[in-house]
Amino acid sequence: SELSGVVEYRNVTFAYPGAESPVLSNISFTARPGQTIAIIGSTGAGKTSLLSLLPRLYDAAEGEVLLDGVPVNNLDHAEITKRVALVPQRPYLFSGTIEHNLRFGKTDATDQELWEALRVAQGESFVREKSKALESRISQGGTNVSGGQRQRLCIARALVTKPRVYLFDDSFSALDVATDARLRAALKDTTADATVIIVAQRVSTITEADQILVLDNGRIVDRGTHEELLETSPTYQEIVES
Ligand code: DUT
Ligand code: MG
Repeated sequence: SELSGVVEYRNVTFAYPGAESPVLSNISFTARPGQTIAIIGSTGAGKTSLLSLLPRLYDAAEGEVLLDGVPVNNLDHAEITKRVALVPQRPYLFSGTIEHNLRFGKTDATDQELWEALRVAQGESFVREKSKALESRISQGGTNVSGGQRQRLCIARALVTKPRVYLFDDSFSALDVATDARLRAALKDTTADATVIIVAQRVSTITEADQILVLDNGRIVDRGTHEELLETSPTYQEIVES
């Protein structure tokens, strides 16, 4: 059956193991296929923590995170990663070739699929410019690629798995504004039927989102489109002006 990729957080409260107070309180939202939901908020607001609950890097103690109506706590890692790709805030590369790094989540991807993912992620030209292209080696820790190249390779890695749900954690911050814009335009086509949840620092990255959640101190304090929030949300206005 076709997996649709509906994400729902229902009254989710979460504290890190051993911590006294929660970093997320009473989080509720739904993200549907075809939608882009953006999460914005100051550093430490809980954006990364929020994303981490869907792929079960942590489990919420209260409330539920549902994937296509099923609590993720009832799904195993393989079932979740088949549908959900997380591009982490600190993208990591393995020592090995670019090809190994791109095939990590889907070992049977064709070369054509790898190049298509690189094209969308704006990584095609720098990989082509390397003398060994896909067979070029990434050194330990990925120190022989720049921060922006690393981000683009990790975005391409997520694209290769063709997930139903994309989680981008501040994935565009190391890119210059022009590359960011090109990448998001290409992503828009490729992810048109998918569910996209995107954490951003730059407001320009998310102005077109269907809904923006403004996170402050672990709570969703405001939600709406860019235009709506400009009128209704002092917290959002502060972020825009900062
Ligand atoms: N926190 C922990 N343990 C962790 C990770 C984070 O206690 O393993 C705390 C730090 C912070 C809160 O949780 O007070 C929220 O952190 P998170 O990383 O979710 O915040 P963010 O919104 O993603 O911040 P940034 O914009 O800096 O990425
Ligand atoms: Mg974060």
